[in-house]
Amino acid sequence: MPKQIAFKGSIEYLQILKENGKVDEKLMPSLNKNEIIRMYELMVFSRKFDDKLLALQRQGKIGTFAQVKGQEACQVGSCYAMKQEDWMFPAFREAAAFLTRGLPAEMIIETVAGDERGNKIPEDVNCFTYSVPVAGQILHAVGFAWGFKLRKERKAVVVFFGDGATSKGDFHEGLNFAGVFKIPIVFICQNNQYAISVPREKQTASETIAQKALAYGIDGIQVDGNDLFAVFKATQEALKKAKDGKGATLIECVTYRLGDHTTADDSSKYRTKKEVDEWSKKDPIDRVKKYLESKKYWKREDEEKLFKKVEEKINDAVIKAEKIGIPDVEDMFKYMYKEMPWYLEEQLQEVKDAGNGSS
Ligand SMILES: Cc1ncc(C[n+]2csc(CCOP(=O)(O)OP(=O)(O)O)c2C)c(N)n1
Repeated sequence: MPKQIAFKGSIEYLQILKENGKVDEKLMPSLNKNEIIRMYELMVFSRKFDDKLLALQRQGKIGTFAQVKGQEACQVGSCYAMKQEDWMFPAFREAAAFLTRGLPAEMIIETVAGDERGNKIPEDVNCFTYSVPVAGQILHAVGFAWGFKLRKERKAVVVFFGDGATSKGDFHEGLNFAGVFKIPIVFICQNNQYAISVPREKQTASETIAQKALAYGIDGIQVDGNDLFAVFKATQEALKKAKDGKGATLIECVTYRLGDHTTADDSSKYRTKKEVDEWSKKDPIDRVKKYLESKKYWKREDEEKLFKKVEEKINDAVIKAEKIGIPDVEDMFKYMYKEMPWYLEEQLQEVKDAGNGSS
């Protein structure tokens, strides 16, 4: 019999809030009624904001964008567990994460309308900008978190990516580096079952994405990504561990993208209505609502009031975004580097000479 090398080889699965709104009280994180209501409001806001962006895109007012729909618990639950001083690194589907971190909604509209001013994240919001190149943000996030460690600051980073991103070298390089140097970072993979039309089974032969953590010597956990409380708890514990100098965690949130990949996609070409209907029954927002109602924390009047407030806030954000006016052409050149390199200076000058510069 060949010699066996033993290693730690199991992955915990966490679910607290079931589809019927019942919770496993023993596993509940410590969250008070107001905190849970606040998270519910953020999820509802995010869903309605998604709907509004879709309408604006269909009217030709904004460009292509990626809906969050179905993944609200992954983003609200994890970002709610973060402290203000922590940093969030998004992929391109993280509007709910941004909103939870406090980014004004109008800035998201500006960004998807192609206005760089939407990417000028306010100083106290502590988020990087959207990353459209798949997985690139993982390396930025690891480097950033390494900085916290070198400076001995008690802060951590949360980085989001999809199941598709786990096939990129950046993912493996990032996890490896984080493991070796015990970086204070939480990797959140929103496994929404597809990378555009590529299903999860074609992405990896691993049974779970969470188990990939083991190869890099970091902790991995799989959570029900449509369960707000499980995502919150797993992230809160991972952040504490990161800040206590105990290294990184990979959290796989098992979820489902209820909408198309982006507004340029038609998901009916590669998945069935039956599948979407099945996942709709696991909707993360309905679950929290059922929980709140069962605890008598939430009534129909509260829901009506919330919907009205959300609609007003979204309409207000649209008005603010529309009022911002035409951007300065320099904005296209300004933000990539602290000091503009000579070739960008030259290009900017060309634009100005052609009479297109507004400054
Ligand atoms: C480096 C790179 N390669 C390809 C693309 C095109 N592309 C955009 S999104 C996407 C799939 C991403 O899937 P996943 O990481 O699972 O995230 P999801 O869209 O499901 O949130 C691809 C291949 C890209 N944006 N960047």
